[in-house]
Amino acid sequence: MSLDAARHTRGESLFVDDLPQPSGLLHGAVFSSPVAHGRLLSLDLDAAQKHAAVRRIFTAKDVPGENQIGAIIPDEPLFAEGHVHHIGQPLALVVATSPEAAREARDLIRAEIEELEPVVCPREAHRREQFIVPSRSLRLGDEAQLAEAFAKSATIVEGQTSTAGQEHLYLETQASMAVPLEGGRLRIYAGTQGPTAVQRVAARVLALPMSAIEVEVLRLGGAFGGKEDQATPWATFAALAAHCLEQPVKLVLQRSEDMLMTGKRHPYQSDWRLGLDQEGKILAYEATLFQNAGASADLSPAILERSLFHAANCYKIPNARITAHSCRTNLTPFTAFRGFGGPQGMFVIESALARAAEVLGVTKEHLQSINLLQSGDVTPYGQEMQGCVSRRSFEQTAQRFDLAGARRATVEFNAKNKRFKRGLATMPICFGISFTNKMMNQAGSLVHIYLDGSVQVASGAVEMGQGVTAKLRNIAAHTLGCDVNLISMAATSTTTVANTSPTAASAGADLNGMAVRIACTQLRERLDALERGLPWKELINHAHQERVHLSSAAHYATPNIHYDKDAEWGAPFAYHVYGSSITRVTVDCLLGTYKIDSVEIVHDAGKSLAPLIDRGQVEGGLAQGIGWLTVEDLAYSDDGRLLSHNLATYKAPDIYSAPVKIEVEFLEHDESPCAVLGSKGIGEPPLMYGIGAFFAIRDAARAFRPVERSGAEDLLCAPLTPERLLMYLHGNR
Ligand code: LUZ
Ligand code: MOS
Repeated sequence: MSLDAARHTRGESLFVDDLPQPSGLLHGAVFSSPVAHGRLLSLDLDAAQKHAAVRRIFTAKDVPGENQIGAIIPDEPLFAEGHVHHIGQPLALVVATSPEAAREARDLIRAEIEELEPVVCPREAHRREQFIVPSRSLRLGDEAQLAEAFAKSATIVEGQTSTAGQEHLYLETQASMAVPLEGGRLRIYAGTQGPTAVQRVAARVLALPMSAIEVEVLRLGGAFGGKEDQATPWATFAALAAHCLEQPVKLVLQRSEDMLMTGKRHPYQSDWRLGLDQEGKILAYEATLFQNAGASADLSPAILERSLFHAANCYKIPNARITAHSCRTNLTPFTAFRGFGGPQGMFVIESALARAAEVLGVTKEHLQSINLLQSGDVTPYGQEMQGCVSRRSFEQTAQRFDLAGARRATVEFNAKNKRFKRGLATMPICFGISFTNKMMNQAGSLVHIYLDGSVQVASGAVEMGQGVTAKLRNIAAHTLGCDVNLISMAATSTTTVANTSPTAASAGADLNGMAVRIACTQLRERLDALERGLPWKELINHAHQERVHLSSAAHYATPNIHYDKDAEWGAPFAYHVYGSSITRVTVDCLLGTYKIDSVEIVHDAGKSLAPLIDRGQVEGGLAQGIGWLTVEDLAYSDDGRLLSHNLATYKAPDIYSAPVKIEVEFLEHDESPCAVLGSKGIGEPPLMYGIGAFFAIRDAARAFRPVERSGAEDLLCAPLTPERLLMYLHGNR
């Protein structure tokens, strides 16, 4: 049986828009607010309604159930009513006989909106006390201890940083198709990471029981978090129209629609202060994060929490106070993106350490290395680190890739060259694995062995190119003791496995893999109770003769995780993933351009379920992280308009922004006791190696022009695009 990769490269894989078209298929297009903030006075649908191909136009008043899609907080209508809160907020759904006609008619709609002043900056929203949820603070040590630690500090550095958002740029845009079944039931083919979320919201909007709605996902053409929560409205639009018109309806966004109407990685701003002793050991850290949440909650509260949990990265910080504000602005709600707020939190402490190293006249790698966490240390959220291999991965990277030699070579090169400067940065990472919402850490599976010995595995995991189905097949074959080619994966469906969490949080293989492992173990035990020694097919045949149940369903819930939000203290993560990288760059200081010469990584993947897939995740995550911090420049106008809403104005990372050389080594590891078969989650952590590219470029730039001469802040704003770098190198002269 061919693997997904083989089907992809032959163009045989089916995505939503490739599914066979049911007869009578209609197509949707969404009309959205042209104004970032205002009072909706009227919608003129007349001209659109007269379009010959239009079957119906839906607005808020056509919703049979609740006009509400908010996942964490019910603050987001499916169709705006009364007010509009961001450009791209859906106001009407046009359904017509072709996608072109639906868009033509959509463009005839006019909205009369009384404009109100929009807020786009999170600090401004903070001043106005526009918050999504109450602000949160983590503390290690009390107020007096923090003040004392700062008082004792030999060096204190402080400053501000910002990181921009990031467009997901999944190859497959948001897409769904809803097909009415008999008796008012619906089947939705959704391009979502969270089939259950789609099922639940569609049921709420249509006033149907969840049991009347089946959501099926074969695979996604990429997601990166952009389809964790924000696939839901598009699937719900298709479901609403299909349900009301009793005809199948498909809704596929064009690239520019997708970029304009869907959320991205959260931009953050921050204030920070770091105190260190004589040797450079961290004594105290204070940071305030301003999350630009956009116009409604979406997943922002959970993302804020993960930013808090990663604000100390992999460093031991004895006294800390980290505060985070989720600021409501008039931009499209920002959403999950690989790392889920963690990278934004980590960038701040890395900025502080970079500044501290410059002030102390030592290398950043030195400061990093003397402050790494060890087992037994306690994080600002109260978790005692166990199996911590922060130091081991840092040291292995330094030895294996000759960090000291690389630093020497950089210094020598820079002493001899004026126009070209080299830079170097190490980037140790520590990422917590588990959904921070404890309830979500559960998964299910359903495994059938058929009479001919072939096996079908169903789970809640959604394949989006990350290779989770290949890992689940490996787990099933290993556990059942049969050939992996006998295992096929069923499309993910709410009918086979119910009440699932989205495939997210780097935990898709962990959680669903455990559920598959448990189901297969049950089957194996039933088989083991029969005669041994039979070849697989004969064994299955024999089991059937003996009336053995050859199907099994299982459920897994991560044990031992807990968190007390009132106390802001607990152990929210099943375990942590570690690793370390060395990034080398060359900057052309005349032009402001740069090349990432190499990234060398030692990554902790536990005992890999599929080493080639994990290597791909490390390389892909790295490239995506480099893109976020050096290339991708999300731009908004002051009145809340996304300026970079297509690929002419939004620079996507490509092969030229990728490192010339990437070396990935996996940390030799005792089996991780925490996840399935000794493995560890892999999806998100490698993205944060991309932070190393930012600081390597900064390192090179400082060799040309010391920060002290022009102000440090210039170089703590991401992305560090060639334009921004050029301004730093030659500005104010
Ligand atoms: N989604 C979520 C996530 O709902 N909770 C999380 O903690 C998380 N972490 C990473 C990525 N997605
Ligand atoms: Mo996510 S950022 O959907 O793991």
